[in-house]
Amino acid sequence: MPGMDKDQVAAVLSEIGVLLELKGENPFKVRAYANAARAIESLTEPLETLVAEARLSSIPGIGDALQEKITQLVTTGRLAYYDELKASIPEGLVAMLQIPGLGPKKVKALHGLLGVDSVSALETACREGRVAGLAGFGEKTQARILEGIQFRRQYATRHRLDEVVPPSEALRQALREHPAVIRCDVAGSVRRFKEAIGDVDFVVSSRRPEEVIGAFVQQPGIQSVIARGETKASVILEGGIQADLRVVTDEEYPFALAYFTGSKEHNIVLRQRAIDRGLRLNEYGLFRSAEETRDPALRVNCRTEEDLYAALGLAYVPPELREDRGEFAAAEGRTLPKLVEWTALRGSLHNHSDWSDGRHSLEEIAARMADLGCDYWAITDHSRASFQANGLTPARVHRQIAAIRKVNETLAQSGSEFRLLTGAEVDIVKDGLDYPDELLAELEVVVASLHVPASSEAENTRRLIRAAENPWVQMLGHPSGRLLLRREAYKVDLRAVIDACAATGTWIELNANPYRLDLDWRLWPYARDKGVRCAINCDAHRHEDARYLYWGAGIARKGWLTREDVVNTLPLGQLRQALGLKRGGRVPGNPAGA
Ligand code: DGT
Ligand code: CA
Ligand code: CA
Ligand code: ZN
Repeated sequence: MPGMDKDQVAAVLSEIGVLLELKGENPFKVRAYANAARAIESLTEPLETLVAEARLSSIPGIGDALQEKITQLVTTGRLAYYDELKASIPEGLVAMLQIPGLGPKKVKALHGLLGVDSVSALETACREGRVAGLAGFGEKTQARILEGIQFRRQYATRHRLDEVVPPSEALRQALREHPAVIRCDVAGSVRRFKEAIGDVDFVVSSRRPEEVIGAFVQQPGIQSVIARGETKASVILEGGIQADLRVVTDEEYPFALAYFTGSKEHNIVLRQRAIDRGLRLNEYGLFRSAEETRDPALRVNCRTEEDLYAALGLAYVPPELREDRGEFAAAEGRTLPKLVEWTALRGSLHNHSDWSDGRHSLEEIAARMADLGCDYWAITDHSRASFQANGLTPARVHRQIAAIRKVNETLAQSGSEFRLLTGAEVDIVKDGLDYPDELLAELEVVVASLHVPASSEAENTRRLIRAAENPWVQMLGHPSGRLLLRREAYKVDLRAVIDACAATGTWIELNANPYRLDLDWRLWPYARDKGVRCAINCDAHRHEDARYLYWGAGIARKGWLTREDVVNTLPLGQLRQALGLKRGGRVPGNPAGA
C-alpha cells in the first residue's frame, strides 16, 4: 500500500480521536488527535517533505508519539495502532456515528445505558420510545435520530457510477470468457450511464444456463448469493452492490438486452409502438401477435438491438438516451445527435496544482498530461477566499504565471506541442469575484465557482449570474455544488443561470468528478438548445483524476451533447480563439487576440 497524503493522514487521525472518545478515553488524549488532524489539514507544504526532512516536530501540538504514527502513515500507508483500535470497537457503534446528529458521546451513552450496538437495535429502541427517556436525549432527539436512520438507508441503497463500473466490468469480462457464454452485456442503469445506481443487471445468452449460473455465483468478489434459479441469480458484490443475472437463448438476446437496459419509461413507449404495429414486445422477443406470447415461431427475426429498433421504425437509440426524454421523436425523424466520444477530449480546463490543494507540481503535471496524450491542461488553482485550500494571493498568481511560462518554454524547446494554460478557479464571493478584473485579464482560463453558498435561492442565483456577466470569466464551475449521495445541490435557479450564460457567451462546466457530475445531464439539453457550450473538466487534484474525463464524457452523452458542443474537443489553436470570444480576443498568449 502506498503512503498517505495529508488529507488521508488527517482523516485517520480524526477517526482515531472519535474511536478513542467512543471508548471513553481521557478527553485530553482525544483532543490531541483532533487538534493534530486539524494542524495537518492546514499545512501549506507537502507532508512528505516534512517527514523526509524530519521536521514534524515543528508543527505545534504534535508530540513524539504522534510524530511516529504520522511517519508510519506517510511512509507505509498503515498504522497497526489504528487497525487494532478499530478492531476493538463493535462495528455497529462506528456505523451509528454516520447517523446525522449522533456524535461519539451520544453513541457511547446509548451503548452503555441501553446496550444498543447497531443501527437496527437503535431504530428499535427509538420506536419503543426508550431513547427519549435518557438524560440528554428527549423526544426531539429521538425523532431526529429516526429520521437520520431513514435518510442513511435511502442513500446506502444507491451507489455512485464509478464504484459500480469497475467490479461490473470485471465480472462481465469473466463471464465472456466462460465457454458456455455466447453474448454478455451489462444492462440497466449502468449501461444507461446513470450517475447513481441501484443494482447491476447482467444479460447473458447461452445454451447451458445452469452452467453460467453456477460459474456466476462462484466469481471472486461475490460476497453472498441472495437468490439462485435455473435462468437467473442475484448476488451481492463487494461494497454491498447487488447484481442480477438473467440468462436467455441467443435468439432472445437482443430483446432481453433492450428490456433490461430500460429505462422502464423508455420500455413502455417501445412496447406501445409495437402494439400500434400489431406486434407484441417483451423480454423474449418481438412477436407477430395481438396478445402476450413467447412462441418462437411468431418472433420477428432480430440479431441485434439495431434490428429491433429498425423493426419498430426507429434509428438505433444509444443506451444513454433511453429515458423517454425526446429520443423517440428524434429516432423517428432521424435527428438523433452524434454523441461526443471521450477520446475526442484533448485536455481539461479546470485543474489544481500543489500551488493550492493539488498534489503535483506544474512540471509533474505537464509531463504526465503530455504523456497521456493531452494537448493542453489548464492550471486553475483556488483563489484566496478558499484559504483552507491554500488559495493564491494576487502576488502568487503572478509568480505562477511566470512559472507556467517557463514550463511552456522548456516544452517548446524540447519540441513538445503540449502546453499548460494559465488560469484560476476564482471564488464567487458575496459581492462579486475574489480577484479584480485586471488580474483575471492576465489569465488565459478563468473558471468562476461558488464554494460558500448563501441561504437563499435568489441570492445564489444572483451571484452566479453576476459571475457569468463578468467579461473575463469564460465558464462557471460545478454550478449546483452537489456531492452525489452526500450533499444536496445549492439552492439555485439553474435555468436562470443557464439563460444568463447564453446571453453572455459564458460556458458551463460539466465537472467530471464522479462525486459531482455537475451540471446534471438532465439540464444539458436545455443549455444546448440555448447555445451554451460545455467544458468537460476533471477538476483534477492528482494525476489519477485525469480519468474523470471518461465519466464526464458519458454524462455529456447522456445530456445529448455532440463534439461541437464541448469546447475541450478543440485543438489548442482553436481553443485559444474560443477562450477569447467573450473577451474580444483579449487572452494572454493568444496570437489572434493581439
Ligand atoms: P436501478 O437499478 O434502480 O439503478 O435502475 P435500473 O433501470 O437498472 O432498474 P432495474 O434494475 O430495476 O431494472 C432493469 C431494467 O429492467 C429497467 O431499466 C427496465 C426493466 N424493467 C424492470 N422492471 C420493469 C417493469 O416493471 N416494466 C418495464 N417496462 N420494464 C421494467
Ligand atoms: Ca439495475
Ligand atoms: Ca435489477
Ligand atoms: Zn476546483
